[in-house]
Amino acid sequence: MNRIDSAVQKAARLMEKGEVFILTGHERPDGDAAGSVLGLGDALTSHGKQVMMFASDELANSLSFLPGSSRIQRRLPDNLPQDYILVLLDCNEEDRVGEYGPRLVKEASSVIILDHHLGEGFCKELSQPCVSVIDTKACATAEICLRLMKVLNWEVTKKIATCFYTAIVTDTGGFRYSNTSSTTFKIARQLVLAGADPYEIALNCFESKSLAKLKLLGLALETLETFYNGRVSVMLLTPDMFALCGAKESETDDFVSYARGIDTVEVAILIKEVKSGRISVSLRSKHSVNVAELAGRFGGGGHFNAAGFKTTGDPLEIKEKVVALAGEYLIEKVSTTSKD
Ligand SMILES: [Mn+2]
Repeated sequence: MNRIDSAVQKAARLMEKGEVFILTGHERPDGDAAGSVLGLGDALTSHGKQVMMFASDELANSLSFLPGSSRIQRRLPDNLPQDYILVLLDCNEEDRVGEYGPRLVKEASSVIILDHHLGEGFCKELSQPCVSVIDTKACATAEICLRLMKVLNWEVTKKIATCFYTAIVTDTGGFRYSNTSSTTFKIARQLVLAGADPYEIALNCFESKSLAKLKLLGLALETLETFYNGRVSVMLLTPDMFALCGAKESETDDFVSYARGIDTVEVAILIKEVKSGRISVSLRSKHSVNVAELAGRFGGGGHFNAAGFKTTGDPLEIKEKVVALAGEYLIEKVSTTSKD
């Protein structure tokens, strides 16, 4: 049995024995974070466990259709339950959970980390029992949740299938990104057989945009610039643009894919300033540029082809720095290719 399989077994045993669970994903939950929390949360609940689910930010409108979405709470109570198992989904650092991550970790009696982002998890730093299942080959965290449920022999109901299918279809960009494999389709088939409705889910996830969002996208597209012969693209969002359109930050998650969608582009950058001086940067790449590593240079992380980081300062200065570094990565790539 490989390392990941044995971690799955360990996590399954903890879940079977545990009675009280707190589930949470990363801040600004996407389809995978929300779908994994809700799907696994529902499975645990129907096996008699006491389950609380948290997210530090509200769900995007496009995810509110997820069964049980109203069970996700935004605020931690003053007193957390005694002896709870914390399950961290779709992230492997406590900081990624948002401001209350460290408290949730500190007060937990055990911790389970389920994720597919690059990273080690932080089990080693903890004094309580901790299992991390980090499989960067999994197309979504929901894939790992399904593996767990298979080991536990827990039924995948229509509700759970809807949550997990949503996680997978959003994290693969509709089965288009490099994390899409034959396993992805195999799981998607299982989930559809279990009751997930691909058409309904796609309508909710991809065709329910607000007008405000599209107006904001229009403004963002106006800022598109390219560098290095079109190989790097940059888009900007400013507080003024948000105010003008009335769109929410949670509606901008896919904007960077428009910058990546240009034929010549290898690295796409979205620099987003929602509140003055507070910047979040999304990075996307095609092929062999590792943007997780690039984001890591600024204290962030993510996947090989999709990553990001947060910082403070002047957006234009940050833009200059990120573009310059992206350029180095392109050059490095050229020199590595020319060696072989
Ligand atoms: Mn994910």
